[in-house]
This record gives sequence, C-alpha cells and structure tokens, in this order.
Amino acid sequence: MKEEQLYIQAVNDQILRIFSKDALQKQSFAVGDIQALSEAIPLSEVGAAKEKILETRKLSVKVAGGRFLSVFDREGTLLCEDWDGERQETQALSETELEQLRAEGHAVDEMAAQAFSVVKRFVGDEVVYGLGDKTGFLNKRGYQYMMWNSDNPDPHVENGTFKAMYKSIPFFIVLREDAVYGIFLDNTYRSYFDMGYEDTRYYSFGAAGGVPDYYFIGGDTIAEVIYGYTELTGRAPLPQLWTLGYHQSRWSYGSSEEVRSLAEKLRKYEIPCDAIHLDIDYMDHFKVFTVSGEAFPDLTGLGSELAKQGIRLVSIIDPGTKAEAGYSLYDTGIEKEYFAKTKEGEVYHNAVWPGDSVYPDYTSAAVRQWWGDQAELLTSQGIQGIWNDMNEPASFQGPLPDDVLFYGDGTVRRHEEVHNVYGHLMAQATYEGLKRATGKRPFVITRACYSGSQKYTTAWTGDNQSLWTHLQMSIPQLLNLGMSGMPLVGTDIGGFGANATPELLCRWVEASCFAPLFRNHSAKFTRRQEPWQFDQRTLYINRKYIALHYHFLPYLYDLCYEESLTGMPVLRPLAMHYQNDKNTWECNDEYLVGSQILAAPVTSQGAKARMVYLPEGTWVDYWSGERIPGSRYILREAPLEVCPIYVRAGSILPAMEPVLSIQPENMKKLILEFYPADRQMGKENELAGKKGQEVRYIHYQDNGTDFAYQDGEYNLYEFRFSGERSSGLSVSMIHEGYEGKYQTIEAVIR
Ligand code: MIG
Repeated sequence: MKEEQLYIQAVNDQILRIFSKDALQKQSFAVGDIQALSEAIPLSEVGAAKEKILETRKLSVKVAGGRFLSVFDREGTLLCEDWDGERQETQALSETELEQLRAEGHAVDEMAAQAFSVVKRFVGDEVVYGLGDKTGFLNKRGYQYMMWNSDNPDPHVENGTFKAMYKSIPFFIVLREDAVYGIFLDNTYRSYFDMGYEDTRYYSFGAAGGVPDYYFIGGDTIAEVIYGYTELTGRAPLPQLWTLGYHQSRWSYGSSEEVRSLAEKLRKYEIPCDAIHLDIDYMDHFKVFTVSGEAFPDLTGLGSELAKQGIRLVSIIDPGTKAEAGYSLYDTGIEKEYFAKTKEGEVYHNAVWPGDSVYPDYTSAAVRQWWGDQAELLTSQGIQGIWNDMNEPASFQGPLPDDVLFYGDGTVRRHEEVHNVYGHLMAQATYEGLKRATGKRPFVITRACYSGSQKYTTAWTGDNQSLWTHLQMSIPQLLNLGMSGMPLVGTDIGGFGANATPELLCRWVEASCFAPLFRNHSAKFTRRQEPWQFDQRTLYINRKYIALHYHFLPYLYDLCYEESLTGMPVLRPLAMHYQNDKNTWECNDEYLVGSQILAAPVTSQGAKARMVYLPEGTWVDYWSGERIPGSRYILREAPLEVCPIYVRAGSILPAMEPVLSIQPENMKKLILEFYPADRQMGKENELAGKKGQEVRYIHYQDNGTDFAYQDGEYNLYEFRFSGERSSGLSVSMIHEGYEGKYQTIEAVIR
C-alpha cells in the first residue's frame, strides 16, 4: 500500500473531510455539493505545534510526523487519533485452509486486497454503533464487517467474519466516556471495518478500490453526530401518513380473489391495516412493470374496491429485466443502450426471477428517468407504493464480475464501484418516478442501500427467519440503521423464512409495535402468519399491538417531522438520551421511541417476565400506571399479551382514536396523554424543588399526503400542561397553514 499525501478540510465547525487529491475528481453518490469552511491543506503542512494547528470553533487538529492525525475538541480533550504503531499480522486463512473450507461446501467470505486503509486508536472504553443493517448486538467493537450488498440471508447470524448484509452504510459512531464522534467513509467499493478484531488497541477501515475519502464528524452528543452525518447525506422527507400504518404481506398473494379475501379477513377480524403488498407473482412471467392478466385481470378495479376499505396496494419490482425480444422495457433498453455491459461491450446477462436477465444502468440520469417513468404503469392501475427488491443486485448465476461496465453519463464505472450504490440509485429512480407520476410523497421500500438512501426510501432488513435470535437481533439492527441515517425501517414481522409459532408472532408484533415500517411478511412454502392464522389469543394480541401502533401514530408522525429536520431516528437506543449513563450503552433489548416512550419487549420463548433498565427520571408503566423511579433495573412481569412499555414522567403523547385505516381528512380529534412529572413522586420533586413543573410539546399536522406542506400548508401546535389537571392545558398555534385543524383536543391525565 503506498503512502499517499492526504488533505484535510473543515466542512463546517464539526465536520472535517480527510481525503487524497483524487477524491476531488470523484462524484459522491451520497454527499451533495459542499461549501466547505476552509481550504484543503496537505496533512503534512499541519504541524503538531500550537501555531500550526488547524482549528474550527469546535475542533482542533494536530498532525505528528507529517501524517498522524489527532482531533481534539476546543477544551483540549482528545477525540480521535491515528494509530502510529505497528499493525498486527492479520490471521488470514491460508490458501489450503480456504480450499478445504470450499471443498466442504462452506461459503467463505474473502477479504480482497485493500487499496488503502486507515487505522485509529481506541483511547479507552469506546463502544461503536452504526454500520447500517449489520446483525449482532448494538456495539460493533471487536468484530469485523464488510460492505458488499449481498442477497444472502446466511450471514443473518450474530457473528461472522466480514459479514456482509444487504446494505452498505459505511458510517459508524464511536462513543467514549468523554467523547463521541462519527466517521463516514465515502467509498462505494467493497469496504472493510475492523473494529478492534485484529487488535484490541485499534480499529481500521479501508476499501478494495477507490481512494481515501472520509469525514470526521464531531458533536457533544450522539444526536449531534447523527445531525452532522445527515447534514452531509440527507434526511428522510416526510412520508405519507398511511405508510406508517400496518402492512400485510406475503410472498405471494397471487390473485385478485386471494387479495380480496385477505382484505375481508382483515376487516372481519378488525385488524387495522393500510396496505397489502403484491410480491413477484402479480407480474406476467416476472417481467418488471407488467401485471399478469390471468391472476389480476382488473388490478385497477381491485385497487378501488380496496380503497373503499381504506387499504392500498403496494407492489414489488426487481431490477433484473427479462431479456426477451418483444418485451417493450427490454426492447427500449436495448435500443437506447440502457443496460450494463461486459468489458467487450456486449450487454451483460445473468439470471434472476425472469430467467435470462439484463441490468439497467442506474448511474445514468437518463436511465433513472426512464425507469422512474415506468412507475406510471403501476400507479395508473392503482398501485400506491413501490417495493424495490433484489437490488444488491442479486443474480442467480454467480456474482456479476467486477468488470461489468456502467456507462453512466459519460463516466464509465466498473461493477466493483457501482455494486454498493445500485440499490440506492434504483430507489432514487423509483422515488423520482413516483413523485412525477402522482405528486404525492413517494412510498418506496428498498432492500439494498448506500449512505444517503434515506432521501428516497424506507428499508426493511431483508430475509430474516422465524427464529427467536432474529427477533432479538432486530432491535439492535433497527437502532443501528437509525443511527446510520435510515429512520424509516422495519423487519419482516413474524420472520420471513422458516415457520413462525404463535408465540413468536405475538412477541414480534409487540417488539415492532413502534416501527415506522410495520409489515408482517413471510416466504412462500412457510407456514402462514397473518394475525388470524393461529388461535384467538394470537389474534387478540396482534390486534392489540397493531391498534396500539395506530393509537400513537400522531406521535410517530411528529417524530418523522423532527427527523426530517434533524436526522434524529424514530427508534433510538437508550444511549442517545442517556449518554452519561453507561448502563445504557449496550442495552440491546430496549429502545426509546423519540425521547418519551421506552419499550422493553420480550424476545425469548417462554419468558413470562423480564428485567428492564429504566434510566434516570420517573417512568410510568404504560399498562398499570405505576410510577417507577429510574436509574435502576426492575423486574416486570410480562405474560404473552404484555410488552413492557414505559412513558417518561413529564411527557405529552399525541394519540388518536381507534381506526381501521388512515384517512388524514377524517382525523378531526387529537388525544393528548399527559404524564405529569410531579405526582406521587412528590418527595423526590420536593427535594429537587420542582413543583408544578410545566411540560411543553410541539405537534405537527398536515394533509399527510402531498408536498403542500412545503408551501406552508401545515399546522404546528404548542401544548403546555401545568399542574396535574386537564384544565391546565393550554394550546397555541406556532404555525397555522393547514385547513384541517382538529375540531377536538381531548386531554387525558395519566
Ligand atoms: O429471491 O420476491 O427479500 O421479501 O418476498 C427471493 C420474493 C426474492 C426476496 C425478498 C423477499 C421477497 C422475495 N424476494
């Protein structure tokens, strides 16, 4: 590896970019144009001495030996420092060992040679978060990861060397007692993150191609680091309100009759539901953007029938385009040279669901436009959202070779560079196409991602299985995705592969009941797992938690609003709000919803109680109303129908009346649940001198559908409670622009 001259530039007071000169030539797929605060200066020109340091209002940088970078805050606390010692020999497997493994049929994740790598020191007791959808626990320290979008459910396990998943989000957050910062490696090649596996004293990251180009993101809190990262890569725009509701899916609901009877059951069993998903079998021979006339002779008609019941249709698309003369998508793509090519200049073929298939080159704006325009073929038949699958991209006849070419808009790139942004660009094309076709806020789901995909799409975690360990991992997975800038996420409730049990499904819907993407989905050939498939109790529990999700939908929507402005995820690890409390740092089985709700789901078979850590403050048991002092572990009984949920005393939670689906224009009544800070805990508050504390909450409301809010058509309410009585509520309007103001606001004291 050659030693390259690196440059450093202050992007703003909290963000530094460190890169080699060649990085300036490259177009980032994640970061928009940057108006940097300072010029780029060679690291070798930044000295270690006082007079030659680079400073912003928040950070100061020193460089030793012309290349070892240290970043401090302005109080002089060391935040992050290059490792200047020797590196350990990596314990790579020998060629013979690899061959043995392959001979036995094991999949071997191999590490490609790295074009560069950056090594940083662990200064103390750091934990590491982020890195997208990786499985395992919250803290990534001590493990190795690879970023190479993979359509392979096997790594869906707790640990595995170089484990790659569906998404590549090369961003992580390092938290230490006296510091927190993030690092974003803006590189789309296969990249590696060794978080102290090779040697416990340092961590490293690098990539198989491209050039060094990374951002150091400072801040006083995890939230500020996420703010900085999403300032660079973007934030999820407000979703349509109904998309936050419950979605029912399965591979596949294969005919109009099946969908119709599914909708009937949803209504008969009183399961609130806003969407039914059509998986690949709705297509004509898996040809993307077609509809099988046999299975769905009148999709438009079906769509309007469902609409009357408040249910929308979402359909799947795959990028792999069937290579078949006479299929217009293929013909046009061939004529316009829209598909990826071999290095010999022939259109590249592999196989996916439709058989012999070719791959659209989404690196080209013209291809994205063309692909996006196809969305109308679906929306004109009543489809309301598009689910992007197989966009790693997946291929059934071995991986796409590294040298498959994408011609883009004049910049030719090899597959090894494009692979990790393929799904990202497909999602962008889908988002823009849906927006043009409908004028509404596009609902897109994707499996593959890169940094910044949050601007276009929600995401699910791919093919999990109906296993208790996968339920357990779903919590850290969603939290790490949130800290990686992807707030609108969820897992397949009940598990995709393998067979759910009634108990597992119940615990899964409980554990997911605040997930912004709230979908029950399962694979072909597995046991059916719609809420009514098992017994009365399972049905009752599903209904209860789906209804609870809807009850708090106005709160979830407020969190989406907050996220769109700040990048704060909807589901948050406890450490985000209790950073000084180390008990929260590795809390893998609880999460916060915004800052006001704490959920502690049960994720083990047979468990009837669990330990819950409650951080500082007073917590109100949502079910019993009991007020419990925090900063302690408690034991909570949790029979099957109970997911332990707590509300922070001193909260206001906006909620709504029971509905079977979302119709924003019918949401005329808002319920405010007020959880006073100063009742019963009187003693504690007296001591703290806090009597009659006032609690304040800002609530957002708009038409939940289109972009009119961008022209000021929204309402912002400010609610204040003082004392303990509902008469203590005061309401004022901070902004008044949406005509659908609530007719009733009902306060409930809890
Ligand atoms: O090769 O479309 O992750 O959700 O049901 C399997 C069929 C293809 C994988 C997705 C899954 C979907 C399935 N797809």
